[in-house]
Amino acid sequence: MYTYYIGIGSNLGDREGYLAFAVNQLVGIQGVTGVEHSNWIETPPWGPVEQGLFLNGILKVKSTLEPLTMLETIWHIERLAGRQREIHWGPRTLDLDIVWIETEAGQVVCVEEANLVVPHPYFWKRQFVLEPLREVYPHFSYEGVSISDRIEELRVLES
Ligand code: PH2
Ligand code: MG
Ligand code: MG
Repeated sequence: MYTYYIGIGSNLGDREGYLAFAVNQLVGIQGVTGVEHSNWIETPPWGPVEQGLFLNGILKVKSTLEPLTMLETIWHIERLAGRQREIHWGPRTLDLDIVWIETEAGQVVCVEEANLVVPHPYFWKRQFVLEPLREVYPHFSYEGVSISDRIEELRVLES
């Protein structure tokens, strides 16, 4: 059994509807035994593309699915939500990114495959990931830094 922390975002169309759709889809998947999520927060677009505001959150998903199977599953859900493979980092109806994985024993799972790198390479730089991650995983820390200290650090860097 794994615990997956999955970043979720939308900035096209019925954003709230797409996030709810993804949660409902995941709940119905065989091998998924629990889905919890953070509150959804509205965030300014991060990165080089000018685009609309995102609605972001984190899903905490308990599952027996192996990481690459989970990846296939979330791609399928993105497609069901009308996701087109478009501009890199551009607007999307639904984006699901595996951010962090742990085993039941609390061991961190690392993946380095062509299509999947976990921990997500940018998660520690992104407030729109860390703020909701803290809600579902308050004692999270990375490389000896607590998530709250990191959020504060990013806030200072951005101001
Ligand atoms: N996703 C991106 C690029 N920029 N900005 C915000 N605020 N939220 C996102 O989910 C996001 C982004 C590429 O996946
Ligand atoms: Mg993304
Ligand atoms: Mg993605």
